[in-house]
Amino acid sequence: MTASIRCLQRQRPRPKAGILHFGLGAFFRAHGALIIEEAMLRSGGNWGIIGVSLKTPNICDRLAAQDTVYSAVELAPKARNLAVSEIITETIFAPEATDLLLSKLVDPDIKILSLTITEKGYCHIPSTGRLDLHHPEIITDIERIKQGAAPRTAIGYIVSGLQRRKAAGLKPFTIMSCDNLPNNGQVTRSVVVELAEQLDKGLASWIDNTACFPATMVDRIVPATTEADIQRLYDEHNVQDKAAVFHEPFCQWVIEDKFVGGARPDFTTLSPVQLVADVTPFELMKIRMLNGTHSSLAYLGYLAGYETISDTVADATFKKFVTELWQAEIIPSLVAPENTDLAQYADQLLARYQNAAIKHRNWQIAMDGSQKLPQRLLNTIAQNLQAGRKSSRLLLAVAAWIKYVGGVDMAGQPIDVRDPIAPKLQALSEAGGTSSEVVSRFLELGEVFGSELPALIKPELIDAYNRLETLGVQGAVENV
Ligand code: CS2
Repeated sequence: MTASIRCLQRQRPRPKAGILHFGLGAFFRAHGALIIEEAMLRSGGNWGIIGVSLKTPNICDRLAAQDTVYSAVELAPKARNLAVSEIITETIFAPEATDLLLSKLVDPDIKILSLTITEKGYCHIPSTGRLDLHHPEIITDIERIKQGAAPRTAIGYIVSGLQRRKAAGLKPFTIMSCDNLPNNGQVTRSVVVELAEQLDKGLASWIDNTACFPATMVDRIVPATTEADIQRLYDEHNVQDKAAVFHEPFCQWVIEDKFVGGARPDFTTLSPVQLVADVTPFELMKIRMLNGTHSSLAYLGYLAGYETISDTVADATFKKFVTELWQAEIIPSLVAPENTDLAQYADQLLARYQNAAIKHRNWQIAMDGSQKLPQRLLNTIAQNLQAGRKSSRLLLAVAAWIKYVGGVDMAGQPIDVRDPIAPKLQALSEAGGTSSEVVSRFLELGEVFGSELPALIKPELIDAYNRLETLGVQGAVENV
């Protein structure tokens, strides 16, 4: 045990920080953080990462208690690989250290501000990608920044930080979104500039003209760490680590090479990273093929009684469903990125989903569907409509989402629905009525479905919802 605890001590000097990262969830610790560390170990530079948490102190406390060193455990189907990361230099729980955080934002050594704050962290309207000016936290942040107080959202902190940098005559930092949003660079630029416009038009145009918002496509399957994972690491490897992350072997990061003053870690020799001029084909491929099928399997699989993605695709009906979904409905909507074969990409995804060492819960993926549906499923459906292609499987997945967010499963058991608009969704469902009435009410959610799609998909979506009700999930998936 002593030997394992020793492996969580720093072996190298603490790096100097050049990156401020918002969102210390398992995904970032098992993806961006590890890649940046590898780049720095190979090529040098001051790219230590200050980790910021906005909502809960838990991960900050856990990391701080172990000198911000943590284990990253790779779970292949038949092997485990343990690594230790020392790249995080300190953690900041924003609500309790606002002055410290604001001082870091104005530190000229901080060149990059990166984000894994999940879709809802952008406070945007999912169907349009614009800042939601009616969002209660945005309304509060505008007032707070006007009064010189610290904001509360990541977007508010970015604007406050840039405001202070401009006032101090400094360059802006690069703002790099690492969330699964389409055009994540552009969405981040929009919400930041639109928030700045509410405060000072000069600031907004300075940001727009001088800051960089590279788009990125990020990919690695990293389920949220559970207490059971932590216990198992201790029992089987004698490592006591309350901030450990558990991830699959696969890793990919496609980055638009646009950084303020070109300042970034040297990613050029790292195999998971591709620096490109246009991330769009990569991000469309990933969001539609991976995240789109993840969400489809999560809603349908959960309702069919399966716990994880690997359990779901172990059922031959679901395996066939997802394979056909790729072939017939998603791949035809895409332009393959350079040197990529989409059929092979689909085969690789299936193998990743089948990795039973990764316990990725359907319930976790099902979270925040109102924020995920447009880019994962609805845009693909819209494109198929334009091309005269059917989207029967995608529509069945949307119907399963409607059923899921109603909060009661097929056996009448309650579902713990997590979504920023969960109460609204539940109310839409509880108003009851025929399939047609339920579906019609959901289609009025403009922030999810937009304005044009509802009329175009209504009859088929009602039919899909009906089939879920009458055939059951298994039957509907089998007969799609
Ligand atoms: C998942 C993603 O939870 C989810 O919504 O679809 O976290 C997915 O595992 C990653 O994007 C994979 O790169």
